[in-house]
Amino acid sequence: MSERVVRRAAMGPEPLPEALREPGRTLVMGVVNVTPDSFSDGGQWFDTDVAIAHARHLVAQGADIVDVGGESTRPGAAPVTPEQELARVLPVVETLAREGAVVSVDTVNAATAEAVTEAGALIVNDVSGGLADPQMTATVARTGAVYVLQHWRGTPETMNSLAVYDDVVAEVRAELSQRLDEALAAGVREEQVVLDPGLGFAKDATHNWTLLAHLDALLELGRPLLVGASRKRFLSGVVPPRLADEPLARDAATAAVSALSAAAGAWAVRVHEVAPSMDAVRVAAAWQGHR
Ligand code: PMM
Repeated sequence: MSERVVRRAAMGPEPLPEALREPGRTLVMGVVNVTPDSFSDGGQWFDTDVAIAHARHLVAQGADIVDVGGESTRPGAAPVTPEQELARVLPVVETLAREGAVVSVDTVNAATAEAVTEAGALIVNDVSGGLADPQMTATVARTGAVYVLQHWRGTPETMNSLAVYDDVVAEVRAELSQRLDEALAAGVREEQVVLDPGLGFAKDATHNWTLLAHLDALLELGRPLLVGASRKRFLSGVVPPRLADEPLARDAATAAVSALSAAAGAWAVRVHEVAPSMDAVRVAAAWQGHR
């Protein structure tokens, strides 16, 4: 274990801003993809009004955070310019922030991060962990937004060929630690950062399950953890075979992962279907409250 990991573990994590501290349970982040082609709900919420209505539905179900995305990270997805991405997400962010929702924006682009933060988003969710846009970390430092720094390798086009690890937990932890150092060097404050193992990003099913089973090793980095397993392909291995190709048939398995992630100490889970995961994280909190 590196010296810094030991030091962080000993100091304990620095807290997130008040609005994002856990209310005695793991938080639930609901997903609104304003894209025609995402992993699991591609196209469903592509219209601005439909996306806003869906986000309101997630908030009504209890979502603590709404994560708005305008660019699909699916391999082979059509590329989107930052301008197109911003045009998709900005009206949704403005409306939700005005209504008092805690808004996160799923973007790898610094220009988008800057604009949505001005429009009221509190969280920048960067699946590239600062690798896609060299301006991202300095922008996050300037805006003061909470920064979800996710592990990935390569790009959506190349990531499947980079899913090669001798020890996936040690390597993801080391690479997250390096990305965190880079973000801090760019001026991001440690208390702004949430880490995410990036399930499915340059990882196969075995890698994803191994990371989930070792969240404690990632928590040793001393930052809150976000877990995004929702409807991902690796869950098809635990649903009945006839439903293996149906992303929507993975919601019960997603909720089970939410419960186990919460029990393992995750700060938040990122999910498409909020209600079952809200129950799941409450189950975990009740269970742990009686130990
Ligand atoms: N997964 C997706 C998109 N954004 N963000 C974070 N922080 N963590 C994730 O695991 C993650 C993400 C891909 O899933 P989707 O296309 O179904 O939203």
